[in-house]
Amino acid sequence: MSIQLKVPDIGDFEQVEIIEVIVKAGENIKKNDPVVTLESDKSSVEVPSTVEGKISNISVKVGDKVSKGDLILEVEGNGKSLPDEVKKTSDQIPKSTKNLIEEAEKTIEQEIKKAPEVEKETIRVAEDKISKVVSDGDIDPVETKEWIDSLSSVLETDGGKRAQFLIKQLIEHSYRQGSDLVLSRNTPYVNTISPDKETKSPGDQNIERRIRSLIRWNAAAMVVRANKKFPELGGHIGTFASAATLYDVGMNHFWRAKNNKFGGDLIYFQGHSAPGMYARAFLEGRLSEKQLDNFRQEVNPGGLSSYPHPWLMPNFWQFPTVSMGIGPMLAIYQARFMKYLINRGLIKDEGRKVWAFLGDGEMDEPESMGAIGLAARENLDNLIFVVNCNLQRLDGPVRGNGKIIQELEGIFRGAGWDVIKVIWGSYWDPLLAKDKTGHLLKIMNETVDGEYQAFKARNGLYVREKFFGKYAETKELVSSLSDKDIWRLNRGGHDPHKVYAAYDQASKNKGKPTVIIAKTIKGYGMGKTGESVNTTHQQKKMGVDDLMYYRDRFDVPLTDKQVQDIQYFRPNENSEEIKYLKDRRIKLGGFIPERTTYAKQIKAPQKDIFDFLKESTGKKEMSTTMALVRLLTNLLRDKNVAPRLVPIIPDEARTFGMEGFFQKIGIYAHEGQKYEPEDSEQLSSYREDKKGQVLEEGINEAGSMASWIAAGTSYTNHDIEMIPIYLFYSMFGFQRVGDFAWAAGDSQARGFLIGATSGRTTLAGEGLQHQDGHSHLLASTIPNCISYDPTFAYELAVIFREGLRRMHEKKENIFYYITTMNENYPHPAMPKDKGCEDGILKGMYKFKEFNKNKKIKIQLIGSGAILREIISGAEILQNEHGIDSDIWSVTSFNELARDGMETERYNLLNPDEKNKASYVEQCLGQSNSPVLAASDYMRSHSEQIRPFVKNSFYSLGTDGFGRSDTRKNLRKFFEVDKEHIVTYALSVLSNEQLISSKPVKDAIKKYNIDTKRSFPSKL
Ligand SMILES: Cc1ncc(C[n+]2csc(CCOP(=O)(O)OP(=O)(O)O)c2C)c(N)n1
Ligand SMILES: [Mg+2]
Repeated sequence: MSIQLKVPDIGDFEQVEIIEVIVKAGENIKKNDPVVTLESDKSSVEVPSTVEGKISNISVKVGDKVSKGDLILEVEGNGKSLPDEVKKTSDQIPKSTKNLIEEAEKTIEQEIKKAPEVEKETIRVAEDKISKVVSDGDIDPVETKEWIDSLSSVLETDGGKRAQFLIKQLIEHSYRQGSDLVLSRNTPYVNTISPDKETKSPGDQNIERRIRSLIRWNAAAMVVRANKKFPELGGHIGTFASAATLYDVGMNHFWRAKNNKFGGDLIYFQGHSAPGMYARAFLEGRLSEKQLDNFRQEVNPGGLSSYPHPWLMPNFWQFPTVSMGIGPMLAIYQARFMKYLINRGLIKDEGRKVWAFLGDGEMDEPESMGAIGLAARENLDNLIFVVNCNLQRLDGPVRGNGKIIQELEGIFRGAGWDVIKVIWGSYWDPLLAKDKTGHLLKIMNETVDGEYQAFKARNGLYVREKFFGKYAETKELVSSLSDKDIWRLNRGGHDPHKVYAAYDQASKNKGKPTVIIAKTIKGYGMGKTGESVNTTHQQKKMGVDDLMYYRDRFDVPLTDKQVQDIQYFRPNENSEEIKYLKDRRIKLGGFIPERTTYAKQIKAPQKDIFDFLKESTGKKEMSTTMALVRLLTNLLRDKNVAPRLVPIIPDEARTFGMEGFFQKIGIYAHEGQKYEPEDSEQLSSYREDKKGQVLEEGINEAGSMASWIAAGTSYTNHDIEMIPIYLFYSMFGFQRVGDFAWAAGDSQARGFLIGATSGRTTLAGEGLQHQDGHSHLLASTIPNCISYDPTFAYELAVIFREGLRRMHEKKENIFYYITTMNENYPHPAMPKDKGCEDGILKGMYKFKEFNKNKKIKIQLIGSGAILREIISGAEILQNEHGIDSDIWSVTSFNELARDGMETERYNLLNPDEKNKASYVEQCLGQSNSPVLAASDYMRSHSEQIRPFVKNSFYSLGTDGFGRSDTRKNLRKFFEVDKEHIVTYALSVLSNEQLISSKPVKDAIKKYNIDTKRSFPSKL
C-alpha cells in the first residue's frame, strides 16, 4: 500500500518555497524525520514526516512553491504508521488532551480513595498563649475569647491544617457576605518555626563557636591589616560580622561540595562578605597568611580579589555577586537551569540546591525580587534565599520607619514562596512563653527597625527602658533579668540553633522555593564604634581598643601584644578546631567555594555543514537573521551539537522566524503541556514540553541573560558543556542588561549573543527606542566578548563555526556577540580567495576591487547593512565619475581595534625591534589611497581604527537618535546611503587634492543634499 505525505497546515502562508529536500527516493524514513525545508520570507521550517516506510516517490524539488495539501512524497507503508489525516479520524482526541484526561482521572481516583482518611496532626497547643489578646479595638472581648477557645480546641484535637481550613472557610464566607477586607500575608513578628518544632543541630556548639570566632577575627584582621598598609584599599568588616553564623551553619552542616560522586550545591555568597570566606579558607589550609595579606592587592600574582570574581580567582569563586541585584536573579535562573538539565535528561537529579545570600538593602534593587514569581511558578524547591536583615544598608537603616522583615515576608509569600523568619534567638524563647498577655508580641510588632537598630547601638538599660518599659506587663516580664541578661537577648541570625532549624526545614522543602529572612546586627561584636551604627558599613579600620574588645567578645586566644600587631590566628593542625572544621567539610564532600570543570569538549561540526551558506543565493533574497535560523536548523541535525544547543528567546521567536523550533525541539515547560494549543493542527504549533529545548523567557531580557549565563557556565557548574544562543532585539541587549553581560564576562560564560534586527537604519519603522546604532561599542567594553557585524550569510557561517570551535571545542573563555539583520537581500558566494576566511575572522577582507579606470582610487570600508550601500556607491563612482575603489568588508571594527592597540603597544615598548604592522595596516597600507569608512553604527565604532590607519581616514556613521521611517529615508537622514557615500567619497578625494571640488558640488546638487542641515545627532 502506498501512503502519501502532504504539506501540512503552515499557518497563513501559501506558495512557500522548498529550499531543501532532505530525503531521497529509496530511503527508509521514520516518523518525525525531516523531509523538506520550507522557507517563506519570514521563516524557515522543516516538515517532519508523519509516515514511516521506504520512499517510493518524491514529488517536489528545490525551488518548488507549495501550499497546504500538496503532495510531498509517497512511501511504501509498513502498516505501522498511518498518515496524520487518516490517524486523526480514528483518534479524534489529541494526545495532549488525552494525557490530561488520563491524569485527571487518576487524580480523581486517588482522591476518592484518600477521602475517608482525615489527616490528623498531633499538635501541642502552647498553654493559653496569647489567649488574652491585647484588647485594642476589641468591642467584645468575651466573644473574642470564645472564638479563640474554639480554635484552640480544634488545634488540639484536629491539628493546624484543620484549623487553617476552618479559618479559610470563615474568610471566604465573610467575602461572600460582603466583607472586602484583605487579610494580611504577614504573620506576627516572631520566628516561623516555633521552639517545639525546631530540629536540633547535631554539631558541637562549643567548638563551632570557637571556629566561628576565629573566622570572625581573621576576617576583620585581614581588612584592618590591608588598610593599615594601604589606606586606599578599603574592605568591609561589618557585613560579614553580621552574617558569620549564617555562613558557618551552612558550611558545617548543609552545603555539599562537588566531587566525583556528587554535583555539589551552588552557593551565591553576598559579594562584600568575601573576607569571611577567605578567613575560613585560611583555617582550612587553603589560603596562606601571605595571601590574606594580599587582600585587595590583585595586580601581582597571589592576591585575593575584593569580591567574588571568577575571572580573577578562577579556581575559587564561582559566581560574581557584588553588583547588587545580580546575584538573586542569577541564582533563580541557575536553579531553573538545573531543573532544565534534569528534565532534559542531561544531568542526574541528585537533590542539589542553590543557595543565595543577600543583603536586606540589596532587596531594594528591582532585579532582586524581579524574578521571584518565576521561581515559584517553576516550583524551584532547589532554591533557597537567605536574606541577612541587619536592618542597615550603606548610609543608614533599610526601613527605619517600617520593618523590612515583614515587608519581605509579605512579598515572598504573595509570590508563592515558603517563608521562614528567623527573628529571635533562643534567649527570647522563655520570655515569649511567659508573655501570657501578648504585650511582648505587641511591642515586637509595633517597634520599627530604626528603633531596633538604635537599641543595639546602646545597652541593656536602654533596652529595658525603651523597649520593655513601654507597657507595665513587659516591664514586669523582665524585672528579674539584669541589664546584662537583657543585653544578651540575641537575634535569630546570630543563634546557630535557630539558623540550623531554618536551614534544615528549607533543605527538606518540596514544591516551592524558600526564603529565610534572618534578623542580625550589622557589625556584630564590633563594639561602640562599629556595632549597629549608621557608619558600620564604611568601617575598614579598628583602633587597638576596638580590637581588644573584639578579641574579648569572641574569646580569641591572642595576647595584647598579638592584638596590637593584628596577628592572624590559626590553631595548629591537630587542634580540636581544625580537625572538626576539616572533618565537617570532608563529610560534606570537600571545600566550598571551589571552581572546577570536568566537562568534555563538543567537537565543532565539519565545515561542510555550513557550505550551503557559502553559495550564492542568486536572486533569492534573505536576511542574515534567516541565514542564522537556517544555520541553526542544520546544526540541530548534528548529533554532537544538537542536544547541547540552548536557544533562548524573550518572546521574539516569530520576529526572528524561529517559530519552527517550537514543534521541532519544543519549548521547555516543567509541567509539560496541560492544554491543547490553539494552533495544534499547524506545523509550527506552540509545543510546550517537559523535555523542551527552547527557553522561551517571555518579555524578560534580564531573565534571558541570566538563563544564558547559567547555560554558558554549565561546563563548570554542572560539568556539561552547553551552547546557549540568546537572540534578542539588539537594542534591548547590552543597553538593557549591560551589568549582566559584564557578569557573564567575569563568570567566563561561553556562548552566543545574537543582536537581531540590528542597525540604526536597518530595522525600519520602529523608532528611537528600537534602532540600535551603538551595541557594538557596548560589546567592545567587555574584554572577553568577541563581536562581529557581518553582512553576508557566508561571513556569518564562518564566524559561527569558529565560535563553536574556539568556545566549545577549544574551551576558550570568550563569548560571541553577532549582529544579524532583518533586511532581505541576495547573498553572493564566498570569494574564492584563500585568505578570505582568515580575514573574516580577523575583522576585514577585500571583498571586491573596482579597477576599470586605473587612475584615482579610494578605499571604501564598511560593515553590516551599510556595506551594500558602499558597494552600490562604488559602482556609481566607477561608472559615473571614473573613480576606482577597493571594497573591504569589515566584519569587526572591534577586533581590528583590539589588534591595532596591541600592536601599537608592542611597538612602543620595543623601540629597538622592527615595528610590527597591525592587521588593519597590513590590509589598508597596501595602497596609498584615502580611506572612507561607514557602518550602521555611530562614527566612534569605525573611528576606533583611525590611529592604526596610516592613510588619510574619514568616517560616516549613524550618530543621533533613531526614528521610524523607511530604510531609504533613514539612510539618507544619517547620510549613509549610496548617494551620500558617493558624495563624501568625492569630497574626500577633493580634500586630499586628488580631484577638484567640482564633482563634489555636482553630486551635492544631483543628490539634493542640504549642506546647511545640522549634524544628524542634533536633530
Ligand atoms: C548595584 C550596586 N549599587 C551599589 C553598590 C554599593 N554597595 C555595596 S554594599 C552596599 C550596601 C549593602 O547593604 P545591604 O544589602 O543591606 O548589605 P549589608 O552590608 O548590610 O549586609 C552598597 C550600596 C553595589 N555594590 N552595587
Ligand atoms: Mg543590610
